[in-house]
Amino acid sequence: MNIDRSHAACLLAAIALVAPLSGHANEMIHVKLTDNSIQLDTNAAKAGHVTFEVTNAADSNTVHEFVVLRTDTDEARLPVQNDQVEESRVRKMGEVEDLGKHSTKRLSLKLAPGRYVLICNRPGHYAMGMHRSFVVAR
Ligand SMILES: [Cu+2]
Repeated sequence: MNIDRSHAACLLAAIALVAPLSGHANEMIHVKLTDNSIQLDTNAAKAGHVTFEVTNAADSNTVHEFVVLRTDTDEARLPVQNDQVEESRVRKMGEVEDLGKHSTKRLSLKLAPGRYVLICNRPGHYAMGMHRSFVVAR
């Protein structure tokens, strides 16, 4: 096969365009909510568009929710008042509310590198253990 110079240069330009974007692919994180925990298939993602696919997999009929907070605070030490994390005192990136039993909802966010905590903020649920740390890398 004989590729002329201009064609080769064109190919290289195309590869150069695609390569930096590939590190910012739309990542899918699978999230399972149980009655007292948040389970993730991975606790890290690359910066860019991150989609959380959140399923209420609890045994009980309890409604849960899923909130993404950006904070350097330890996942177990967020400010709590009246059985709920004070969302106004941390940076909230997004949430899905009212997840009934076996229902699934998606939340797509553009996330910068940093430390995040994922919680369910129904009253009392954070204290029961519904929190996980999550890291977004460059
Ligand atoms: Cu909950």
